[in-house]
Amino acid sequence: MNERVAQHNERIAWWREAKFGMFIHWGLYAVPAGSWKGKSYPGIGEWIMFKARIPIAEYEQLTQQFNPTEFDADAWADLAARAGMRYMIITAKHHDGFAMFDSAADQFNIVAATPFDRDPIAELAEACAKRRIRFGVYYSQAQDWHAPGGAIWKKPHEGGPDYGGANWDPAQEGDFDEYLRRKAVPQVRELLTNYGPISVVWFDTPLDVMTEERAALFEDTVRQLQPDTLISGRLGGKNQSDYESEGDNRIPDSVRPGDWETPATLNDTWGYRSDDTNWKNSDELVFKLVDIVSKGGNYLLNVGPDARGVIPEASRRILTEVGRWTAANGEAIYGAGPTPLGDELAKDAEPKWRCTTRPGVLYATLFEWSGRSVTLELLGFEITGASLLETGAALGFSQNRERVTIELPDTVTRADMPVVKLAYDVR
Ligand code: JFZ
Repeated sequence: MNERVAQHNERIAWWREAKFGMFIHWGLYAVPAGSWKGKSYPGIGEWIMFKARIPIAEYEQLTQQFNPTEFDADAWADLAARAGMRYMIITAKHHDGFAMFDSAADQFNIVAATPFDRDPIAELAEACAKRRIRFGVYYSQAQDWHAPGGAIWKKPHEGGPDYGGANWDPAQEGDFDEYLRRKAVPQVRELLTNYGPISVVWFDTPLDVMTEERAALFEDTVRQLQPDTLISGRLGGKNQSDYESEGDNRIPDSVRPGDWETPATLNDTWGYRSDDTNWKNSDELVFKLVDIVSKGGNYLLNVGPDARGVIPEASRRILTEVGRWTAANGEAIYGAGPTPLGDELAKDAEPKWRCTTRPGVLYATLFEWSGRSVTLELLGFEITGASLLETGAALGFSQNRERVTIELPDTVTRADMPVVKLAYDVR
């Protein structure tokens, strides 16, 4: 194994165990919350400045209304812990250019520009450290709609109008490399210097401007300051990241080799919008978590706190419900390997279940079955014992050839999404 691969394996070991993380999109866009001057702009809320073509000076006015006094880092970290999330990644700066931390490199930040005289990144880093939740930051390295020279999305966005790549404010004009030198790289340096261990820097939307050379500026900064920090998949350039990000909300159809993560929303937006109540329910989220782990990935699930600093009540409720499942069944998730089978992933597979593994053990999480027993196809595995993970109670089973039939106690219901733990010998 070469040095580079060995270092990568060491760096990413905790992340391979962790499986489930909290993503947080929080910034000035929580103030307009999806509409601008009485008009609602559909789609993801953190893009409001782009969608409504808000001039910089006007967007800056939002700082006066951003005073999230109800922000409570401990409460957020508690929620993540309760849900069973092992890491947290928050937007330190999104495409609007507004820094959610105390930055000497640029005054457009929460400490210098708002009445809120606190640094949420510092408070969250500390709250996470207390609970052994790994703390990381999202940083929009290429797009910056506020700084001169910052890149701007060129294509139509979410089916919106085609602006032909144009900016909407002359103040956005400038030199991209100058922007990197003056703002983006210094801010990433600040984040890796002032907040203790940063587990991940989650870069995003490299567009066509993140050449290998420019991406290397960020890679070098991260590696020099904190060699253990992971670089997420959207830095740009080439081969400079520690893991791949799937498309947003996208889950592959089969086991995907390598280190990868699905970033996903709880409703249909990342940044808070007051009118988005299209929440996924907790059963759906547990299924997605198990589905992703059974395919070898991590699940990075987003919350969008409002302008008061509050995570929406529905998000808290749903994540708390997910947490009841992870607390009882975490052994099937944390550090678990992908399915060694694969047939259960077929869309017409019946019953509906997902398989994760540890050495000598299969975990079958059941989502749909009928009757008091379930029959699973386990080609090549000789089952030597079966139990219900949550209680440890032994379960009766019988096996012929590739099929195993497991008796389920009548206390177990579909709502439990029970995990059957199967010890095996390889045939
Ligand atoms: C980006 C951001 O533009 C968005 O605001 C949010 O932060 C999200 C997590 O990331 O949007 C993307 C980026 C990449 C894909 C989809 C949405 N993709 O590769 O499918």
